[in-house]
Amino acid sequence: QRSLLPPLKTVTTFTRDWGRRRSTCIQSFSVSYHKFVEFALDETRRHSHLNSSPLQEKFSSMNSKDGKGMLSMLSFEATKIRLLRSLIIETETMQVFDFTVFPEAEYDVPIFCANFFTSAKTNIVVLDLNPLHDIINRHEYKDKYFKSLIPLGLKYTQLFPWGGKLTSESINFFSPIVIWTKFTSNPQKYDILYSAFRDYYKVWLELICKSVKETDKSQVVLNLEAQHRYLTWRVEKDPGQGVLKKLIGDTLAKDLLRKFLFNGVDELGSKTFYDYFPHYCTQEGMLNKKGNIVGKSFENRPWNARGEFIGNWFLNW
Ligand code: BLA
Repeated sequence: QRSLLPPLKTVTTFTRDWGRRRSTCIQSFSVSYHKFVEFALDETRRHSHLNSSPLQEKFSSMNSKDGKGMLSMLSFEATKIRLLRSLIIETETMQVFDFTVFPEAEYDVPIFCANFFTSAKTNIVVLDLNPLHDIINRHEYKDKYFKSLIPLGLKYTQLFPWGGKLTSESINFFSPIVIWTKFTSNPQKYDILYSAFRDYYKVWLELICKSVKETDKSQVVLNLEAQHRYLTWRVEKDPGQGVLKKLIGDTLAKDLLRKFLFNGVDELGSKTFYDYFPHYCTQEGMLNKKGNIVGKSFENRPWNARGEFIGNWFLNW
């Protein structure tokens, strides 16, 4: 039986062998996301010193309830970076990579977000520099971070077609260069995804390196609130919640979500999900537990090749 945590060298061999293996064993799919996180850590270390996060002690690795799956967590802090954290889940039937980097509130740099779900049949991918502020109406913010990145986005969004309808509110958190895609498992696609991940991470590092500390207190407060709003959204609506609960049980899943993946949701602000997303509150004052309330929208990419928003929905920040 193959190890759940193969060393990097073996991973490469697995990936290269994939085509051959597929013909003999349909269930077998081999992508390992460990090299993704290794790349990101090495690249970050070229710019900054990474300190292990206090979260590392509690969140390092965990087996799934059935003993057949493994969750591997890493977390760090660095200058300008409040939290860099990674979760890799490996079971017999799926691989998940959830990698996010949260800047300190003194910087309005986007949040780096890689969210990949792989099963034998399908892949669900979100790769983006999630803007902190409204890029649809605030042109100066959009231009500051995304104007120069539109060609990079175009390169990859042509290779990865739009993944179809998604929870409508998510668009508020995505940038014009977001890669939102689904594809059937295929080694070439993983190579392109790895290349996209490296390119997106390198440009994100450049942005954070160049960013200048905000001194205007009111702006820092706005950045903080935007970070908190983001965490509040993801902790409540992360589509991976169901899978996590199945793997490790309700209590541990909740702990992992609030204390690790979306750490800061209980500390960075006191507003609730209803405060940020009042349209989710039903008449009875209960949180609507369905996946979304506005519905699923955006069958097609709502940005044109110039990175202009062409969606037909009025977004409410
Ligand atoms: C599906 N994950 C999705 C979808 C999106 C995201 C857009 C499509 C379904 C939908 O929108 O309803 C990801 N959404 C995001 C991200 C943001 C956002 C990154 O708003 C950021 C702002 N995903 C995980 C983990 C697992 C996981 C840890 O992060 C599993 C343990 C799985 N994601 C997962 C699965 C689906 C999914 C299984 C399909 C679920 C479905 O279609 O209902």
